[in-house]
Amino acid sequence: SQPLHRDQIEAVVSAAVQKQPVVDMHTHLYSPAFGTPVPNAAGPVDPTGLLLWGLDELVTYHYLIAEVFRVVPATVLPYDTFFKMSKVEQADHIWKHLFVERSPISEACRGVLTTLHKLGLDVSDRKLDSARKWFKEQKPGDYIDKVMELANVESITMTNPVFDDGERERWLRGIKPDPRFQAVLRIDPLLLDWPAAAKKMASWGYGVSEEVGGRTIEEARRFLRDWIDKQNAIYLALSLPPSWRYPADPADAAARAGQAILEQVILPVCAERGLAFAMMIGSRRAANPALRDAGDMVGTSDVDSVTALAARFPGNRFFVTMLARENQHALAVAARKFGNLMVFGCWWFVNNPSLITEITKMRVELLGTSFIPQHSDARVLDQLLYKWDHSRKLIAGVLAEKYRDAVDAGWKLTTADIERDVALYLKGNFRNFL
Ligand code: REL
Ligand code: ZN
Repeated sequence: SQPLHRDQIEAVVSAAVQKQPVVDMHTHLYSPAFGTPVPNAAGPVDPTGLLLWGLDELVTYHYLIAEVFRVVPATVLPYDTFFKMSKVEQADHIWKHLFVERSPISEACRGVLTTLHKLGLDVSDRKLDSARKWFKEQKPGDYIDKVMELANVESITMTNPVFDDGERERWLRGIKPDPRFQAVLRIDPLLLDWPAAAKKMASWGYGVSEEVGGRTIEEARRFLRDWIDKQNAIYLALSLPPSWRYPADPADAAARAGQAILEQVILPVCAERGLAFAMMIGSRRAANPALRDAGDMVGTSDVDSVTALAARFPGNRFFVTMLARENQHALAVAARKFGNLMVFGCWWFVNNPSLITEITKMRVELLGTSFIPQHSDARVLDQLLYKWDHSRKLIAGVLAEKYRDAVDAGWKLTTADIERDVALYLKGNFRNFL
C-alpha cells in the first residue's frame, strides 16, 4: 500500500482505533448468568445479582457519589441517609445536584452524558424519566450485545473475588459465564490479610494455618489450583496499598506472611499454570469509610518493589498498573528493564483525559508499542460506551502525533502499519502476554 502523507495520518489513525475491537483486560462486569439487580423487561430481578447496568447504576457510580458529597456535604445529608435511599432516589439526588444545579463537566459526569448520547437517549430536558423508561424495556441479554457492539468491545475480563461470598457461591453452583466474559481470580486477602484468608480457607476444607510453611503452603496452592480450574481464570490479580514493599519489612509480621504467600504460593502456581499475575498498586482503601467504594484514596507507591519482584521471579509474568501520577514515569522505565513486566491502563484516578494523554504519550516514548494503553474498569455495563469512546480518542490523538514525527523523519508509513500497531495496543499485547 501507498505511504501516507503526514496530513492523512490523523484520519487514518482515528479510523483504525475506532475500527479495532477491544479486549478489555480489567472490568468489574459480569455476564447475565450472575444475575442483575436492575429492574428490566426480562425480570425477575435478583437483588444480590452482580451485573450492574442501566440509568440508575450509571448515575450512582461511586465516582459520582464522591462528587455529590462535595456539593451536598454529609452535614446536610448524612452518609447513612444517602445509602439507605433507593437507587432511584440516589440517582435523582445526584442528577439534581451534579447535572441540573451545576454543569456536568467532571469526567465522571461527562461519562454519563456520552453514554446516554451513544445510546441515542436525549436528556436535554434535564429530566431522567424517558431514559429510565427506555432502560426498563431492555433485556440484559440483548442489551449486552448492543453495548458491546456499540462500544466495539470484543471480550470482557471480569474480576472474580474468591473471598467474596456472593461470588463464591455462584461459582460453586457451577455458573457458566457467556464466553465473551473471561474470569480473573482475584485474591487480595491472600496477600493482604493472610490470617483472615487462612481462617476462611480452613473452613472450606483446606488444611492451612496462620503459620506459613509445610502443609499450609501445599494446601494454599491446592486452593488456588482448584479455583483457577473452577473459574477457568485467565490470570490472577489483586490490588495493593501504596505502603506495599517487596521485600517486606522484616519487622512487620503481617507483611512477612504476605511475602511468604506471594513467593511460595501465588507465584509458583502462576508459573506452573503459565498464568500472569496482575498487581494494581497505590489504592489506600477506606480513607473515608463512610463513603464506601467512593472512600478510597491514592498514594505514591514503590516502583523498586516491582522491579525487585520482576528480577527475582524471571519465570513469572506481571501485569502492573499504578494509581499515582507520580509513579507513572518510573514504572514505564522499569518495564524497559524487565520483559516480564507489562504496564497496563490508566487506573481510576488517572483515568482522566489530561492524564491519559500525558501517560500514554510518555509510555509510547519509552516503550513504543509494547504496553497496554487502557482498560475500562467499568463497574456498570453501559460505561463501556464512554470509557472506550473517550480513551480511543485520546489514544488516537497521541499516536497520530507520534506517527507524524516518524514521517517527518523520513519514515514511509502505511495504513496497514498503523492498523497492525493499533491491534497490538487494543488487543494483541494483552493476549500475547497471557
Ligand atoms: O479493581 C480495583 O481494585 C479497583 O479498580 C476498584 O476497586 C475501584 O473501586 C474501581 O471502581 C475503580 O475504577
Ligand atoms: Zn478495578
